[in-house]
Amino acid sequence: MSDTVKVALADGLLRLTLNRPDKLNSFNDEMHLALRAGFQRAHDDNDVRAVLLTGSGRGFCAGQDLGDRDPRKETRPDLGRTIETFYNPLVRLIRSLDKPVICAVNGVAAGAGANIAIACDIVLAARSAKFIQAFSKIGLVPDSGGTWTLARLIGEARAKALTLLAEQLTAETAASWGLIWRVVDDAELMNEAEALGKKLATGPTFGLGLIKQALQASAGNTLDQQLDLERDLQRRAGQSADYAEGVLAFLDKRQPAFSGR
Ligand code: LHQ
Repeated sequence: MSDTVKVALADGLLRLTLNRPDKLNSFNDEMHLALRAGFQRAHDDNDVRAVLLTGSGRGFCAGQDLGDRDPRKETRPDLGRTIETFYNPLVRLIRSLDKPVICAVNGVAAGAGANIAIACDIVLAARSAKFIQAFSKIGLVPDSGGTWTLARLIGEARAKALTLLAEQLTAETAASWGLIWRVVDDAELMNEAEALGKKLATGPTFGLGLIKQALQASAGNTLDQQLDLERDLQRRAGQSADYAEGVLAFLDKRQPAFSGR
């Protein structure tokens, strides 16, 4: 098993920690495969009810490992192949997972690292963290869904300036623009992320997955289509064990004990 991603499951929360700190957790093929395996496990394992993604050391992720991309060794590379093989499947795995994914951005998130962070469902960032759409510095286009996510979350004007200029965005500004959920003092980041993870991992997982599905579908739907989708998803949610438990707990004036089903 690769040590490029540390994997730990406890109390329903699967922790995935990018672990190439000397390279600011930039992606080589091995780390890609290890992270993909982690998210695949989240899909397949019923004991996983939420995921927490973070980085070890002082950075979250600096995107692709450029040490592997020396143009003196590789002329006219096919980067589309790298995207198709690694980044696109990863983003699809995160978005299609019917369980919540928290990202704790513990330090700089650059290039694909920034866009993988904002592909997650709830993003917390350490106050010292920075987001950098570094792609244009090396003549590339934002990938990992960044052109879609940024335009939707912060609007085209900010998305264009951010990606064309490749200026660093502070965590505070990212939060005030609605790119992420919340900024947390550095020393508190992992405590807050863990607390959030535990809360979600003991929640009504089936229903939470449906909420994620509904919100993601809204981008391509009219209001009418979305109303129909909400009806269909609510029908399914209403037949879940957790709905029955939630209502019973309310009536009994006690905390619910959700099973995730
Ligand atoms: C790195 C990296 C890195 C290797 C820091 N690679 N070593 C898709 C398809 C295929 C190919 C291309 O890319 C893509 C998608 C992308 O992600 S494109 C964007 C790629 N990423 C970047 O351009 C970011 C490059 N890194 C930086 O600009 C800086 O390192 C940032 C601003 C992230 C952090 O700066 P500092 O805090 O000053 O740290 P540092 O630069 O000193 O880095 C620390 C070490 O990490 C250093 O190694 P060293 O041995 O000198 O201590 C860096 O070489 C290494 N490192 N990023 N992407």
